[in-house]
Parts: sequence; structure tokens; C-alpha cells
Amino acid sequence: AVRPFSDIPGLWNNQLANLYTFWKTDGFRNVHRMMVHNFNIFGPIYREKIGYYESVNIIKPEDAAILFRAEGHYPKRLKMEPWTAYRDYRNRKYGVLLKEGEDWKSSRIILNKEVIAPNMLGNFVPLLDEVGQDFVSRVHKKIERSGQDKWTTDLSHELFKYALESVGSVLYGERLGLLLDYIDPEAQRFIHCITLMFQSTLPMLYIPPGLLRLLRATPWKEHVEAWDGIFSHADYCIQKTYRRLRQESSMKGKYPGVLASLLLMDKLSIEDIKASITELMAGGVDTTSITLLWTLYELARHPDLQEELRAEIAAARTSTQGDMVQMLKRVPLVKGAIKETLRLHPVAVSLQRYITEDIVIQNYHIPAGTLVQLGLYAMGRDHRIFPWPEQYLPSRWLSPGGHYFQALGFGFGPRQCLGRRIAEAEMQIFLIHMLENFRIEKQRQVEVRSSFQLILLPEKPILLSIRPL
Ligand code: HEM
Ligand code: 2DC
Repeated sequence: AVRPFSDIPGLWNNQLANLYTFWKTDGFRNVHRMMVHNFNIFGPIYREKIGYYESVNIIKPEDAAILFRAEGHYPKRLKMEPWTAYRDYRNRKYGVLLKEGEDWKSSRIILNKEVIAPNMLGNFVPLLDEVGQDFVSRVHKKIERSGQDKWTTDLSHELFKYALESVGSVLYGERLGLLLDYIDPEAQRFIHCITLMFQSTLPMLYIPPGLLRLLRATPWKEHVEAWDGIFSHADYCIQKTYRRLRQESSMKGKYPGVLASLLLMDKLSIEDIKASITELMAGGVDTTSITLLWTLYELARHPDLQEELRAEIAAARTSTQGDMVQMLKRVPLVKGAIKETLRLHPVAVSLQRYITEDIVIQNYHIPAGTLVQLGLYAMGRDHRIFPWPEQYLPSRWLSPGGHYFQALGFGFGPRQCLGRRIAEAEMQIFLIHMLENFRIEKQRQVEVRSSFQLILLPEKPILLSIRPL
């Protein structure tokens, strides 16, 4: 017989004590490891209640399949109260990330056509390819200036710029100029504000932002400052495109970028377009840059794998005569490497949905309306799901068999990551250019762990050396 909801194991009946232990053990930064720990103690399903939110946590791919089948027509994630509270406070519209119900669906359908439809890749790839080539030139210059035959650095700042330049060129159809020696201080501030925004969100996941606002507490103040910085720079970029669009009557043939396409299409209100473009611009920085940093870190630890990837890339370049759109179809191992990075170092610790119908998971009844979380980080490191989980093996994604609900780094279904196609193309192109030009080496053997800062980030700087081939 199916067991009742109240029988699900877990520590859900003492929320204040939980919050306290959480605080004392620096649980904030260890959410992902605490989830692994809980799955070890309770098994593949457990209930928890920390602060003001309660959830059922699951880990198995086949249970993820049940969860996503029950997500309904308007899939809903854990509500990011601090993010909506800021918009309410400043009277700004929600973009696709924060909308719900029919309002979300209608925006999302329009945005899908311009942002994630496969036929857009042909437009995005040439723009991203140019950014990738410029990044390589910049690295060559840095190596020259170092006076050695290599450049040793914490690449994260360069990767933030690469990521913003990439997503900016796709959204605005023009370059922001972030790979030049002197960059716009406003763009630098934008990058800083995104990190600050994620960090200041953290305490507010457990203490209601409304309360912190009343108390004029630091996290709320920082959070407002961060979003203000994000919106003001995005507004500036949007205005620039808007003016250019009104001046240039004919932009014949040339792809004008996502923003201009949306404005010309005239199906979403200007305010809606602005809200979603801002979210896309902000969502496109830390996510791809950190995933690329982790990938370089793994490649530095696996020189043989680097050679294998180089061989695949060289063959793809020859057989397609350098046509990047075609090349991307012939680099399965590069794609496997990105999946493998997201398995071990996912950006999102969990995927979550409020289920819209009753379901049964692990023989427990879960009623409609419950918040169910799939522990993505824990799943990626479970040996029953991924044999030898601690090993970085991109080739595990090449084996046939579909990998049923295993590659979930970008989420799933109609509410999955809207920036997925951009992110994938941008990361593949980056790796192709870097591996064609450089060897990546590590500084001593150091294990770097993840730290939860709303998204998972390396707990300490990763130092790499880059050498010309
Ligand atoms: C949503 C991951 C890059 C924009 C999401 C979600 C995940 C995710 C897990 C939630 C999906 C779900 O609930 O099923 C990632 C990863 C990235 C990445 C791993 C790169 C490695 C980007 C980029 C952009 C972006 C480059 C913008 C260009 C968004 C937006 C949403 C979203 C707008 C909300 C979509 C909606 O609610 O309808 N992402 N993301 N992401 N992401 Fe990404
Ligand atoms: C954070 O417990 C931990 O892609 C929470 O580009 C559950 C949760 C809910 C939603 C997740 C969030 C976590 C991590 C960051 C995500 C977010 C949905 C979208 C967002 C995964 C796992 C992200 C980074 C977006 C951010 C766009 C923003 C900058 C405008």
C-alpha cells in the first residue's frame, strides 16, 4: 500500500531549531553537501522545513520523471521572494523568470521563438564566434606581456567579461567592447552587481525580505543596490539599441539581435521586453562563466582528455572547412565535457516545482501543491546513478541509451532555462577556440570544492596557466 505523506522521513517538525543549526554549521554555504548528507541518512526521499519554506526532496532520475509529469501547464519554481520584492518595491514589471500562470506562458512562447528556437543558432553563432576569436587574441596578448611563455591567472574576471560580451552581442546585435584594454566602468559595475545580487539573496531565502526591509537590514539594502545597478546598465544598453533602430531605417539582411527582433515583432509590450531582456542579460554572466571555469579546471587536471578533444575539434574543422554552425554538430565530446561539468558542478543545486496533481514517489503519497525539489548536485554525485561519480569522464555521455532524466543542468520542459541554446553555443565555441590555441595547466594538485552562493561557485580562486600550443 502507498504510505501517507506524513510518513516521509526527515527533519521537518522543528523548523526554528533547523534554522539555528543551519546557521551555526554555516549551512548557507553548504546547502548542496547537506542535501547529499540527508539523502545518505534518509534515503532517496525526505522532507525538510527550514525557515519559512518546506519541501520534499528527491534524487532519482525516474522520480524526476514523475515530478516533471506533474508540473502542469504553468510550471512554477520555488518563488524567489527577494527578486519579486525588489520589483514590487521599485514598481518594475516581472520578466519571464518571475512571471507565473498565463502571463508567463504567453511571454515565454514569444521569447522561445527568438531565444531558444534551434533555427536561431544560425544567427547567434557568427556573433559568438567573433567574441570567441577576440578572446583568443586577448589571451595571446596577455601571454606576450607576461614575458614568459604562459599566463598564470585566476581567469574568472576574464570569463565574466567573455560571458557578458557574448550574451550582449546576441541580445543587442552589437559589441559591448568588454574584451578591449579599457572597458566601460558601468559594464564592470554591472558584473559586480550580479554577484552582489546573488549573494544578498542568500540570507533572504530563510528570513522574509519584507521583514529585512522593515528592519533596514544590510542584505535588503545591498540587494536593492545590486538590482538598481543591474537595471540601470541594462536600461542604458536597451536605450542605445532603441535609438539605433529608429535611426537606421534599413538594416538589410543583417540579424539585428534579440532585442531589436522583439521590438520589430511588436507582440510584447516595451515594458515586458525590457524586463525579460534585463533578466537574460543578468542571467547570462555568472552561469556560463563559472561553468567554463570549472571545465578549464577539469581539463587542466586531465591533459590526455585535452588531446582527445583537440583531435575531435581538428577533425571537425577540416571536414566543415571551418563553418562553425556545422562544426558544432561534430563535436560530441566537447558537448559531453560541458554535461560532465554540469553534473559535478551544477549552477543550480536543485530543480524545484510545485506539483499540480497528487503523485506517488518511492511509494509515498505527495499531495498537489507540494514543493518538490530534485537535488541536482546530489544526483550528479550518486554512484548508483553515475558509476565512479568522482571521475570526470565526458565520454560517459557518448554511450547510447538516452540518459533518461540524467542531463538536467538546464532544468526540464517548458520552464527550462531560456538561455540554454545561447549558453551551450557560447560555451562550445569558447572551448573550441581555447583548445585550438592553448594548453591549460594546473597549479599543483588542489581539490576545489563548491560553495553555495545562491548559485554554486568555486570556494576559492582557481589558478590556471595558459600556454600557446
Ligand atoms: C532558468 C541553468 C545560462 C537565462 C534556468 C534554470 C536553470 C538554469 C537550472 C531553471 C530551469 C527549471 O526550473 O527547469 C542555467 C545554466 C546555465 C544558464 C546551467 C549555463 C551554464 C543562462 C543564460 C541565460 C539564462 C546564458 C540568458 C541568456 C535563464 C532564464 C531562466 C533560466 C531567463 C528562467 C526561464 C523561465 O522561468 O521561463 N537556468 N542557465 N540562463 N535561465 Fe539559465
Ligand atoms: C537557488 O533553494 C536555491 O539560472 C534555492 O540565470 C532554489 C533555487 C531556485 C531557482 C534557481 C536558484 C535556486 C539558483 C539560480 C537559478 C534559479 C532559477 C534561475 C537562476 C538557477 C537553485 C539562474 C541563475 C538565472 C538567474 C537570472 C537572474 C540573474 C536575472
